[in-house]
Amino acid sequence: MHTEKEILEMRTELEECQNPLFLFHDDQDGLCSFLQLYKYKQDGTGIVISNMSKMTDFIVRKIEEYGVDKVFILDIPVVKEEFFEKVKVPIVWIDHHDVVEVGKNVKYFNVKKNDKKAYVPVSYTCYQVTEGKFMWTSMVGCVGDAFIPPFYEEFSEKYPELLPSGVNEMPEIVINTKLGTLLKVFSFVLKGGTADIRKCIKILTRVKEPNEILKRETAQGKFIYNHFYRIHEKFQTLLEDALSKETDGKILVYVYTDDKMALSAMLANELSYIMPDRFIILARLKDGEYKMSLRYFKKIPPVLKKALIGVNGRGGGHDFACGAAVKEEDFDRFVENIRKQL
Ligand SMILES: [Mn+2]
Repeated sequence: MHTEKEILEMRTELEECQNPLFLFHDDQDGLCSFLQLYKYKQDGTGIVISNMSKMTDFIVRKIEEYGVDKVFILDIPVVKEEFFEKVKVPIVWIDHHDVVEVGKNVKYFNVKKNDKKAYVPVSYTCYQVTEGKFMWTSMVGCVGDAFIPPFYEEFSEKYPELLPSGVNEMPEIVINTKLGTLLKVFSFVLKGGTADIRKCIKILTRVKEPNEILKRETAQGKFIYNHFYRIHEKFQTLLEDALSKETDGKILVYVYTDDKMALSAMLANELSYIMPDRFIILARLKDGEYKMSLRYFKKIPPVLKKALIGVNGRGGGHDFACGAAVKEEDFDRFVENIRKQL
């Protein structure tokens, strides 16, 4: 957890700018971090980042175009040196992945600097920075990263229909509560066509209460719900297909092809809740490469590291949830390398 001093520093950074640009990871934690800081500041622009290293020139153009005076990087683990060289305004980077070296024009905040083992999503840090003003948004971001924040009881009191009291464990929240539905909404808002995603994010900055979405109480909420619903249908079809695949009791490999939608992470989560003892490999074939989400109840990084030996690919992530990508021709060998270790 960040110290009070660090939280104050971040808040001051947010207060002392006119027109911030928020670059955020394309998952619930990234999105909810952005939404909190944006709502608190009531100004600025957000850009969702799927591949930071390919977006440098685009971002540099936007900084000039919008007259941005400070850049906030939220929940993004790696930023290339080139980015820091090209961006001429101050940069504030808030992350919770492994600690990295940063250039001089960067203020870098990472909970792991104080405690290597700390696991605190950026959405929780932003909750502290914004004085807890957007509790439900923070809750979605935290739970999206499988973290039950310290304020969950308070949340449950305020929103008992979203999180009934006494429910405070991960798979159950996702499978059995309205908060779990909201979690999917926030994930699916980031899936689909680019124009739709942008529109949804913009609309989300104007949504004040979760029931606007869940009960379709406002036009904004209805729009978000409809987008969610379209993708959810597709998700359900893939999930049922994946569940029908043979498994040998240890591993579930599911491969699908889709140009537009990367649903692997959510699908992998859902499958790991349904089959908690399996090693889940969700793979999407794109541009000659299998992009994967891996889930397991034991630590994945050492298994992944071994499985990548002699394979053209890369991967990494958290203990029980990793991402990986390997060349098409090496996929079978990679899967075999994992199977051998289980
Ligand atoms: Mn995160």
